Amino acid sequence: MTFENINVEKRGAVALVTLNRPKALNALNTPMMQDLAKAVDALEADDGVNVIVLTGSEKAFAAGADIKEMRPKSFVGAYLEDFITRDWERIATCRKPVIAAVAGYALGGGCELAMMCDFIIAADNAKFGQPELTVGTIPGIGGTQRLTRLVGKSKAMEMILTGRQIDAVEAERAGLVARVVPAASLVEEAMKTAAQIAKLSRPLVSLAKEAVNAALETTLTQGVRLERRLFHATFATEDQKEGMAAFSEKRPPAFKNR
Ligand code: DAK
Repeated sequence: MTFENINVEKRGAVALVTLNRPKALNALNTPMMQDLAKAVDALEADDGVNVIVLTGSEKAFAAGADIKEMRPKSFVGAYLEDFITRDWERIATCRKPVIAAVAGYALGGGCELAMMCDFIIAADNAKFGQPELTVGTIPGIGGTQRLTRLVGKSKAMEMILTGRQIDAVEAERAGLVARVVPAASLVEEAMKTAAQIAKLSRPLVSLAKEAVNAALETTLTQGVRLERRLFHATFATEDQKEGMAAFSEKRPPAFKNR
């Protein structure tokens, strides 16, 4: 798969997608997000791929939506084209797990893109922020909603109203990132984590992902009910039989994604 603004590489059952507009610190523009959406379409349809890792460069995961692209937009133009909606949120609808491996700046749309992934592994040089107010707009790719759900109202409000950047340690403490690793081993660590998930049963991983995501969108009672039904559904799979047989027989499971 060849694209102008991203690189896609398959390593076993893990696909590594690298944002590649280094001169603009990976600022997200429409062509790049179209590339990303097409890549996700293809990787989701690819039976050989179980997990996706999304990364940027050591200096920037992404320094925001492209301010130069946005600058001339009018309200009517942005509204009529439904700016941001098409392609920009494709990562959030991917049914396979997506891990964000974030080094350097993850600002504005960059932070929002990382938050659309299932979890974030951060390099120790990562910086997260929502500086949109400082450039005359507000977060528009889900930042006010996802950041608030992840770190709570107080920290989200402070970050969004002041534009203050937080480092990887603070981001981990706040629950925005799952784990912090040395910048030099970021991609390796993310790929290792992805490979661990890729060995599991794909349908069961997707069911678990669906259940966790429901926690952010439903009441506790509805979420637990959905979880219970999905849990019941796992007993209809061959992989449940295999996983539990392997445990009893003291051998590693051989999941078949069935
Ligand atoms: N857009 C376009 N170009 C960018 C960019 C960005 N977000 N960030 C960096 N660049 C470009 C710079 O312009 C520069 O290009 P040249 O001028 O050399 O051509 C190049 O990348 C290197 O940047 P710097 O020279 O500034 O590098 P430094 O190391 O000095 O500084 C920095 C790095 C990340 C601190 C700085 O570049 C910076 O502050 N960047 C902007 C960060 C930012 O404000 N990001 C948030 C963008 S706003 C909405 C939809 C979307 C959004 C809002 C609403 N609606 C639908 C309503 C989202 C908005 C955003 O994400």
